[in-house]
Amino acid sequence: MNSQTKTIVITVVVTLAILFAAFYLLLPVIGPSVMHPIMAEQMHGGGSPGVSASDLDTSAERLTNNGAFKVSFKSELDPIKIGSMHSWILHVETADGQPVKGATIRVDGGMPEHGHGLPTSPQVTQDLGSGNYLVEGLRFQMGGWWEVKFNISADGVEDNVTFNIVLGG
Ligand SMILES: [Cu+2]
Repeated sequence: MNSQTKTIVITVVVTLAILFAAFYLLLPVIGPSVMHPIMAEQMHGGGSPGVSASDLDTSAERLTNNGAFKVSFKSELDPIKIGSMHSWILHVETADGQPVKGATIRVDGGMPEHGHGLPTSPQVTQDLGSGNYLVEGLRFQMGGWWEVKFNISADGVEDNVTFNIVLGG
C-alpha cells in the first residue's frame, strides 16, 4: 500500500465514523417522523407477534367473529387517503344474505402495531335502509396497518367484525 492509498483509506474510515456519530446525535432531532413506528414497536412489544401487514386479510367483506352477520364496507374515498376525513357505507346482512335493518352499531379501532386508537370517534349517523348504514368521521392520520372494528347488535344478536386497512406512505 503506498502512502496515497493509505490517506484515501483513512479519509474514508474517518468520514464514515463522523457520519455514524452525526446520525446518532441527530436522531432526537429528526426523530418523530422517522422514529414513530420503530419506537412504538419497542414500547408495545412489536404489536401482535407473527402478524405482518403483508399477510393480513384486507377484504372489504367479512363474516363477524361468531358468524352472525356478513358485513361489507364501501369507502367514500377509494383509495383511502391518509389524513382525509371521510365516510363509509356499511352493509350488514345475516349469514344467509338477508339485509339487517335497525341495527345498533358501535365503531372502534386503531393501529395494533403502534398501540394507539383512532384519532377520531367515527359514528353510525344514519340507517339508510336495506341493511346500509352511514359511518361518518373516519380519518387515518398515518400509513400502516389499521383495524376498524364494528360491534353490531340486531334482534337480540350481538357480534363483532374487524376490517384490516393497510395504507401506504
Ligand atoms: Cu400509528
